[in-house]
Amino acid sequence: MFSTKFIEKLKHAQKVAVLTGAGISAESGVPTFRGEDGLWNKFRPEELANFNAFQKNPKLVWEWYNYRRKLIHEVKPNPGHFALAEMEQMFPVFTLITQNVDNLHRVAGSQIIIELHGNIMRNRCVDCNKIYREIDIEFESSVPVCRCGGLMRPDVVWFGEMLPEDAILCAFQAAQECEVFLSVGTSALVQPAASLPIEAHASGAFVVEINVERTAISRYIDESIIGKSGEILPLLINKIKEK
Ligand code: BV8
Ligand code: ZN
Repeated sequence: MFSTKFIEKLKHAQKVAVLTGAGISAESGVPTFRGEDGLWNKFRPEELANFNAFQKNPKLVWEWYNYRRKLIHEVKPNPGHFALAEMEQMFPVFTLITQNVDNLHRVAGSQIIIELHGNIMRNRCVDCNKIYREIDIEFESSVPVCRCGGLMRPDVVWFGEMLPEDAILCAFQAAQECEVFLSVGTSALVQPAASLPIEAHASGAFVVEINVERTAISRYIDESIIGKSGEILPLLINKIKEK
């Protein structure tokens, strides 16, 4: 399953970076965005994950995020999340970069996580930018309101919005400096996150994708391992530990 070259690179790597997408949470029961049971199938991104949609119909957008939040409260991290939390302790420099907003890497024990697209458990006031944890807001009406009177929104990055500056800078730096880059469970369609594996490859890293199918970047990287991340990542850890 794993090439000798990949395992050798990983065994000797000082700096490893990993990009995850919705696929790593699929085995926890969180629908992906573009799969057959994808979240986007019921709604289209343009309708929901953008600020105009929120301004036009904050109630609908909140209904969708509350539906996703409730779902996320009911699921647990899977062996793929736990494997990445363990990998963090196996390399001198390990950078976990996620597009996911589901908080499952944190629940699984990963300490350092670059959240490119925010976190669905956090809320932000559109007027004063005050951050509220999920438990700090009540939904008297269907749209929570800040103490300043401004509407609150989920603290996630919507389409057309800039990613947090520090997050994207750190992510690109990790991609440029790592010796091995793993792209796990992402269709590699959403920019600028999808450029990270390409950037890593251009900077000389050995880039490996773990996905149940080939993706938009498969032909540009070193290796595509077809399989479920919840099964592959624990096997990868065992392989690295083998003397
Ligand atoms: C920005 C948070 C610019 C919200 C999300 C035309 C060309 C290129 C780019 C653009 C374009 N038009 C617009 C853009 C920019 C746009 C973009 O990339 N659009 C794409 C769709 C074309 N990007 C943006 O708007 C970004 N901002 O560019 O700002 C700018 C510049 C100047 C000034 C102002 C602005 C912001 C993007 C962030 C959007 N927010 N999420 C929320 O979650 O509600 S994106 C959303 O997609 C999620 O974060 C998700 O993580 C992300 C990526 O999707 P994936 O994670 O890959 O999930 P997906 O379902 O697609 O794939 C799952 C994969 O897992 C599949 O491959 C499947 O095979 C695999 N899988 C399934 N099961 C398993 C598995 N793999 C392993 N094991 C399994 N068990
Ligand atoms: Zn406010």
